[in-house]
Amino acid sequence: MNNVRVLNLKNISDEKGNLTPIEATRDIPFEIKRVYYLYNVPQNQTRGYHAHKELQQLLVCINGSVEILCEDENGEKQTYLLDRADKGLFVGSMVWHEMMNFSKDCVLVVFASEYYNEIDYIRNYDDFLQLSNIKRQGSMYA
Ligand code: T46
Repeated sequence: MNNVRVLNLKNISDEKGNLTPIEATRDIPFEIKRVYYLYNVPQNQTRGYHAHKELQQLLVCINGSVEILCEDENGEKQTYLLDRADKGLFVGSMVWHEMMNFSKDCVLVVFASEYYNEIDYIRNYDDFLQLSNIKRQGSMYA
């Protein structure tokens, strides 16, 4: 799977409970410019359905659970279950992603490498396939 990785984050656990630190460029491969979170997602609601041209993100489900379906620019697909606060999913550029099966109590925190910019979104699946194809052909002759 290109540009998608499960990251096992540190879990500092003692009698006081658990603590998971995330340090930019140390625990994740980018500087963090933005953090946002998804919560109170209605049952059966799906989200995502886009890829990013440049953005890199780390998704961490700090409460409850959610599934993330990813498709890379080679057409490889995989679904990841996020159900632990010490498990992150790195999603880099050119990965089509769809989020589904949000538990009622799900809180999904996202760390992003750039400020919000709608221009960076590829929201049309055919555009994603076309761009992936162009990139693949480009790299074949690079
Ligand atoms: C992603 C997945 C994991 C903002 O104004 N600022 C922001 O930082 C973000 C992330 C969104 N928005 C606006 C844009 C839309 O009008 O919030 C609205 C909902 O965003 P969207 O429909 O893109 O939400 P999701 O859950 O489909 O996707 C979000 C992120 O947008 C996206 O980058 O990778 O979570």
